[in-house]
Amino acid sequence: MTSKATACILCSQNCGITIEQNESGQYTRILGDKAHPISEGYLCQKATRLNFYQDQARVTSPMKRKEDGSFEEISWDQAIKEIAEKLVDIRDTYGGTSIAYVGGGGQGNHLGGTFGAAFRAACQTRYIYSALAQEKTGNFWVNGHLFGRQNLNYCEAVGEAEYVLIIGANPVQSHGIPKARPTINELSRNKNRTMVVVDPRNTETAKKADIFLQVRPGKDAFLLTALLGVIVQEELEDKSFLTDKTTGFEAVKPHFLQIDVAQFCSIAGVSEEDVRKVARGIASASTFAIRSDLGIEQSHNSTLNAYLSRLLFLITGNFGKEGTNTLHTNFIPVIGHSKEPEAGGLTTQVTGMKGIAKLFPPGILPLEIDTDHPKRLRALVVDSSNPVANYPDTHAQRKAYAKLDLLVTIEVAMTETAVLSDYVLPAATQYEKMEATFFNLEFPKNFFHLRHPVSKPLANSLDEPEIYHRLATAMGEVPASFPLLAAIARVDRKFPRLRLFPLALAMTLSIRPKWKKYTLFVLKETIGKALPHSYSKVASLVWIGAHRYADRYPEAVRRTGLKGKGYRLGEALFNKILNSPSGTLISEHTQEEGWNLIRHKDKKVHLEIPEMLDWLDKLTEVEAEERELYKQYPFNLMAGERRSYNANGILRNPEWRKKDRIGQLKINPADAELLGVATGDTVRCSSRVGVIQIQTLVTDDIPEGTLSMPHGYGYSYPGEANDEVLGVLPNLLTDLRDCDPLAKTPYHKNVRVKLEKV
Ligand SMILES: Nc1nc2c(c(=O)[nH]1)N[C@H]1C(S)=C(S)[C@@H](COP(=O)(O)OP(=O)(O)OC[C@H]3O[C@@H](n4cnc5c(=O)[nH]c(N)nc54)[C@H](O)[C@@H]3O)O[C@H]1N2
Ligand SMILES: Nc1nc2c(c(=O)[nH]1)N[C@H]1C(S)=C(S)[C@@H](COP(=O)(O)OP(=O)(O)OC[C@H]3O[C@@H](n4cnc5c(=O)[nH]c(N)nc54)[C@H](O)[C@@H]3O)O[C@H]1N2
Ligand code: SF4
Ligand SMILES: [Mo]
Repeated sequence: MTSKATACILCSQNCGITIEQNESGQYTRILGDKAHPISEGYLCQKATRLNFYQDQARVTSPMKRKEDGSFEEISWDQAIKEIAEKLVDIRDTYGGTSIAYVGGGGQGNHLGGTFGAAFRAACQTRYIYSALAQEKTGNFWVNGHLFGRQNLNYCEAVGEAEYVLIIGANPVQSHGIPKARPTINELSRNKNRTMVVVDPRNTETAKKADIFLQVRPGKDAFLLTALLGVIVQEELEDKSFLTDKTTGFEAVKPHFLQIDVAQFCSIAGVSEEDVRKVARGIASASTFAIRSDLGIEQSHNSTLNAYLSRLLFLITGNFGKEGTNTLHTNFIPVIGHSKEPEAGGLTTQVTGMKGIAKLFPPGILPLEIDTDHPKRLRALVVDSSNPVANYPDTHAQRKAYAKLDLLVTIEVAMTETAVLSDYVLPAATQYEKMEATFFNLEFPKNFFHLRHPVSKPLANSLDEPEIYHRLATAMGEVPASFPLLAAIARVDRKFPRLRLFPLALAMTLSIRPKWKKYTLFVLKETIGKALPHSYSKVASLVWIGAHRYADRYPEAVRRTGLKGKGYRLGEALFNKILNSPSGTLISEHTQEEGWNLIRHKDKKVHLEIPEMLDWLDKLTEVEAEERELYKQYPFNLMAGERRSYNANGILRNPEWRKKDRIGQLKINPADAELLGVATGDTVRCSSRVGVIQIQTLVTDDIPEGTLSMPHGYGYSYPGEANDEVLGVLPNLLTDLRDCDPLAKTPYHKNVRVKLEKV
């Protein structure tokens, strides 16, 4: 028996775990890792089933799809050579803009996707489509205006604030905050703290709330505006904070002064009395924090919701201090900042969509591919993502991908996207290689967890950085190895004080400027190769990350107990991370340093965003139009609920679920009675683009006219009885047209459907 420290990869929290293995390598016991600096031993029920990830049906060899749709196993050499030739051909004929990169990391793996940047350089493309751009890009766009850069994200002090508003999130099931269940329980029990939950559904979290505002689906913008209306009209704003720390309040104020609070509450379906009470509660609390997620991101007015929810904590002065929402530093950033098109920012070739935070929204992929436009997308390279199943409108995604000249999928499993691909490349699982996520977003203390492998890699699988490097080499862009630099790196690891390697690297790159964009590959084969284990080559990324982080925030890094400055501090931080298998603290900031992160020159938050204020003024008009549009579809389906046993598409074997094996559709008793259905009956559910059949679960937790189904179900898995797929893919119902006008984030929580009994 052995026991190794690593992390759970089933949600962005990445709780520390220890995995016990028997002699044959099977995972026999999974426990919370008490040494992990954030989760401190906490686990939810999903983590103990991670053996279903490691032991799943795998892609075991590179595969090439034949004319008849079946696959043949081919060698790595053949796969790399053929894919590289095709990429070069497409790139040189149609330009790099005809190639896009999709995914690049899920809930547990961001090292591989980061190396993807060097691979994209070889393809000459800057198009990245990712799941993040179907949830958070509205937030990022608003952050860009408020704080000066789209990659300035904030964390939410749910564990500390006196008054907490949870809107469109169900942390008891979906987590999204450290140690969610004990954190929510404490908030709920503590008489000096208040928890308000805004959700159309009486969720596991709502049941613990002091005040539950059961909003109508998709009407949060009205509720948030009403809250802001009360605050502004009753002059409850924090005037000194607004003067000292922000600009633009005078321009924002009139839009809320004119709001008819009673009317907005009525559209939102909540009592005016409760809304007034909450507005006053927020304004008078010593500290207030908001936690929001998909419920307001994947629904109507998504980008506006992002703006309004931020105004709520900004206008009341609850920002940038302990117990509120605060900006955080990024050890290694997952996102960037995109300029607006007018300022030269990149747009897509067919629909002209702008990038936000350097990402493009999955919902436009079919439109960029399935067209006769000469500049259409012709090749996709997919990594750690299953767009056919998980991106909006499975039918449209599938149809579009058939039109591609090249589809390559890098995967551990034979997904719905892999089976359509020209080539499928087998990746090592996240427990077979060194991995990390960059979702560690805490402030003022931040941590990082570089995970060492638990199991030996499956024979014939490779890690993603290796795949990308081999492809770029075969494309004739960059050598496979750098012997001289590698030798210098070995000496540098022994005598880092001499700073030999950074000097040699700088010299090499000035002699060979073409290699600059492939620096990540160069580092992997030099400083990475000089590290103690063969698997730690990819830690070269963490090496450069640690140096940059220590350079930028030396004081904060030293507060964790590390000594030195400059290169020495960077080395100390890197060594600490490399030698902390359970993760480690990397920085300890002061609140004042948080304010320095703001990128506007005046270091103030700029409250006025004209596009958002225009949108706000048209809110009631648009609402009326929407009601008309969806008249024939009386039900609002929330397509993608987080439950006890779903974890995106990471666990495909349905055996992993201890309950809710098929992912039932929740329906209110009154609606069920009208339809004549009881729990366990099957209904036909149709939207504008698709029809599914699904089993019902009759429950009071869901209001009349509203339905809820989980995502993460409906994947094929070899060996299932009669090859029958258990559960249903929600994206069989979702419609590309139903999306936010600005960020193009899909309305997965507001899918309009009709129901019939089968
Ligand atoms: N168990 C489990 N946990 C997960 C995941 C998983 O697959 N399974 N996935 C992870 C990922 S990738 C993500 S992004 C997060 C998402 O985490 P969450 O966003 O917290 O999870 P959801 O259940 O999708 O939606 C949150 C809530 O929004 C509510 N909602 C629906 N429509 C509306 C609306 O119009 N207004 C409001 N106010 N609320 C609405 C739903 O009823 C639900 O309770 O979860 C992560 N955690
Ligand atoms: N209708 C509807 N659709 C949704 C949602 C919803 O609520 N409703 N939720 C959306 C959200 S928030 C998200 S985040 C997305 C997620 O959708 P995707 O971006 O598709 O991500 P996952 O489902 O997590 O799929 C991850 C894939 O990575 C593979 N994988 C696991 N480990 C590795 C590895 O080490 N290397 C490689 N190369 N592959 C690996 C897994 O087999 C899996 O197929 O789904 C979205 N889709
Ligand atoms: S799924 Fe549960 S155990 Fe795993 S990281 Fe998320 S909260 Fe932690
Ligand atoms: Mo997500």
